[in-house]
Amino acid sequence: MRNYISELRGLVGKDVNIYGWVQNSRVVGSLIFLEIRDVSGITQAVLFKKSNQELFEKLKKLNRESVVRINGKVVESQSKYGIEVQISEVEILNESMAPLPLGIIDPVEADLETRLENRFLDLRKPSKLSIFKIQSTISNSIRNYFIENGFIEIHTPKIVAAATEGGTELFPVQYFERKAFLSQSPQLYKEIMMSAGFDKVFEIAPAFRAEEHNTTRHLNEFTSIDIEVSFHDDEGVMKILEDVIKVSADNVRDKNKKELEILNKEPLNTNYSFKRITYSEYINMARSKGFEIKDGEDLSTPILKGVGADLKEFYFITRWPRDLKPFYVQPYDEKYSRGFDLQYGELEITSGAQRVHNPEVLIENLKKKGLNPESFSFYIKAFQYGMPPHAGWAIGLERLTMVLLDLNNIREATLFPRDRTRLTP
Ligand code: AMO
Repeated sequence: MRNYISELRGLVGKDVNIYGWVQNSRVVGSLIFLEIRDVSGITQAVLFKKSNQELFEKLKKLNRESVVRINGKVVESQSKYGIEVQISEVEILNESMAPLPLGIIDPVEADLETRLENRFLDLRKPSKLSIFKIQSTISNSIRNYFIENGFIEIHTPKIVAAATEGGTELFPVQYFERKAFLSQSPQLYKEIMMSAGFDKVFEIAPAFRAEEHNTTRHLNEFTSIDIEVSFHDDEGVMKILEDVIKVSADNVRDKNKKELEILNKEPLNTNYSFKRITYSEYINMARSKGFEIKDGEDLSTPILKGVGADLKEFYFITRWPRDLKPFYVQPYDEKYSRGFDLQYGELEITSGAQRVHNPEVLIENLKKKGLNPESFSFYIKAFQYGMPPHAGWAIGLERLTMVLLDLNNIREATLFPRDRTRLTP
């Protein structure tokens, strides 16, 4: 029988078996104290030399981060844990080598490169584990929201023939005698599912972007949370997005109290209605802050930083110029589109739009963007035989995690980041 460390407080006086890593040991006179860590927490185990001299000597020499099973009795103690395990038996399941390439309990943290190079050790730290326990809450609460609201989960191909978000950011792959790409987004397939009559779909899956820039916000592989919904417009799916963000923030607040405490973070308040700011209003805000920006120009990082500094909350930027949005975005009028972004401060969390559903408009848009409609024939076909009006969006899971936990680098929210220089581990 196995006991998790988090259960021990309720087991005072009982005999337990804990399994975990020895993160530290300390000899004080005729006592040895071991700090044992498992996925649920940390506790102290203690052995009196006179109770088992041979074991005492063995434990004294045991390297940090060795994996053990400890059998013993839980007693109240003066330690910071309030309890400790009085050791009767220790089974060394696997001894760790020494020295460690990365310290787990060092007060000063190693640089990010060293941490990522030794990620399995870095992730043993309760603070890093907490980030991913919280990320699990985020993705699962979003998944549950979709299931409760009648969405169908889909899995679309990740080896594809065509670009969706612009041709320069594609990773080529050799597909037998043909050239293919890693999928940048399930965009085309989730839209085809609307023509297939699936009504509301979602997918949580990797997306690949061959972006050259190595920033604190970009990965070359990220987790995209996508939806597509039939008979909805831009405002309809913005409402869903607002709900989804609030549900995930509420769940983190309610279910991850311990992890937030370990990370020393306050839960993010999302209890307000997310502003809708049009692109035109946004550039006026930028101009009033002294930025020079032409109508129709993309919002640069300095502008998003400048305006976003006053908007430390979630807000939408809507009605983007058509020229700045992909071919599948529905026009609003001659100049503007029904595309939107969800921002938190300067950071973009989501892009979405009501889509074009008329095949002629779609072909015209593809041509305007310099794309060859022939390459998209499998997609256009779905529009020619009864495509309903539809809208959707995609959230970057790592970016949402960054915002909910106020992390300063997207790599902190990624188990094994893929960036311009990193391909292992
Ligand atoms: P977009 O390209 O804006 O839109 O991507 C959607 C969201 O995915 C995240 N994201 C990234 N995260 C980390 N690193 C990257 N390199 C990266 N690129 C994007 C962001 C972004 O907001 N097909 C559309 C979505 C749609 O309209 O449904 C799309 O892919 O959080």
